[in-house]
Amino acid sequence: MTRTAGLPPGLWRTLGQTILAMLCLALVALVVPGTARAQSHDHGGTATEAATTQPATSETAATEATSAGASPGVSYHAPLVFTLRTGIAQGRMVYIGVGGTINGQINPTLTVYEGELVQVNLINGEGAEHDMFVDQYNARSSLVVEKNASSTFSFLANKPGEFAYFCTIPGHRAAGMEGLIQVIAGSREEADDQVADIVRDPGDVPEPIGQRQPEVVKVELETVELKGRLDNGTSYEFWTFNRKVPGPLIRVRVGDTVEVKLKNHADSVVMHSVDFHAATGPGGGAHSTQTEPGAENTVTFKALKPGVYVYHCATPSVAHHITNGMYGMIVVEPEGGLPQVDREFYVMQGELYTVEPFGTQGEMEMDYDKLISENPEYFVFNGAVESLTKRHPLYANAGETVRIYFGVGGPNFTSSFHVIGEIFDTAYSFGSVTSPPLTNVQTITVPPGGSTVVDFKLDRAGTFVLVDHALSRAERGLAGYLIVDGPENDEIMHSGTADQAPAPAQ
Ligand SMILES: [Cu+2]
Repeated sequence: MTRTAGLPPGLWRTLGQTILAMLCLALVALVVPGTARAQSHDHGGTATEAATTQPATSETAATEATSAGASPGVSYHAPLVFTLRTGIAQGRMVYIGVGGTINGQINPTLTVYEGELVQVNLINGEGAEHDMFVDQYNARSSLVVEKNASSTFSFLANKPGEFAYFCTIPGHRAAGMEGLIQVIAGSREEADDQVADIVRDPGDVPEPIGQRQPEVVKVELETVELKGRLDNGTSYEFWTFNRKVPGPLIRVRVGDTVEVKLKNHADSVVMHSVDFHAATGPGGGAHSTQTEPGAENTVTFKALKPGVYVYHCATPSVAHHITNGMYGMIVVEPEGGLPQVDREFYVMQGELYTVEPFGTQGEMEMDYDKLISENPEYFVFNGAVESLTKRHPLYANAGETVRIYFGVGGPNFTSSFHVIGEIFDTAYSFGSVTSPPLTNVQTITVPPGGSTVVDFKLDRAGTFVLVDHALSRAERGLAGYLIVDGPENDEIMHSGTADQAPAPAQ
């Protein structure tokens, strides 16, 4: 029941082999996040958006960079591409951003990180003769002399700071054709590291209660608004319980008295609260806990009914607070607890509604229209893309029994929870642990504000993939790995015909 701290020996080998095998399968290609992300760059958003945000892989860009003075030994395989069109706006000659985060901006600031290869596409939008020059980098486009003519140039952003770009045709800079290139010191990866990891480790599960008398259990929740990593190079202003998504898994037994102190961090911008589905009473506690920034409130409830229940912020607009990450679960154990298993995990699903299309780099902004029309950009397990694949996978060993407490924060989308390559031996539908569990279930439906508990024995090793079987959502960030160590080729499944013996364990 303890958390897995390290990586068991042989696991990387197992993972490597498994992933190789998985890549052969078209279905699995859908849910390997790397694949999904690469595809999203290819056809997420408009053609122009793709043109400006997709890392160019052409050798020409690299060659130009070399000619522009890139120092040898510098790695530059993913140039950052910006497209600018010349034009007239507000009575001035200007550059206008095309696609991506600069779309439509006049003389947009081009933000890059130190060491990145920058490629600029310049398009003549109105017919006068123009060029573009970054003098500190001695990087210059060719002249674009007639309407729709274009030119491309590249340079390595190896000097941090803010540098002007402008048109060198006499009078054009003064007439308005000038903007900034901002080169941020340090690599994009380092910048990413400064963004909080808001992912709740799925192994972050309290010990079972087991046998004890009912008592008073004190719970402290702090609501914290913080900039967190949503994806590689992509951040979002999350609203959280205790700085992670989902909030902590709380564990009590039936008959316990739960005293919840809700503190709203002083740096918060808005009020927060908490509604426990495990509670019986006004707003599930939300009436007592509407809390201003810097303040705190306490609510106490009796855990009358066993089950696995969602809690969430219930401050209007509630859907906004939930999409931002304000949900978690509480396990109310029946007397004596649930059947023992070797490992327990905690996973919740949610969706995010950003102004920017899925896959965009930079800081994402919540889109209220998309939220209320239920048109999300991201689907995530435990708060972020790659949360349970690259960052915090679930680890176990062959032969063990595992349990997943799975819930949906939402706010809006029902999950068809499935683990590729496994069958749930038992599934407590809707988080009801007092009803007999279903047996041998492939996929289980979990509504927003609902949960399930699935138990299964790991009969063999492999990487099993957690998905919502509405698999389009895997293309928007939704996937997790359960990595099971041990021999892979066995009687249960092996490559080749039935009369062939499985390859010996390696
Ligand atoms: Cu809130």
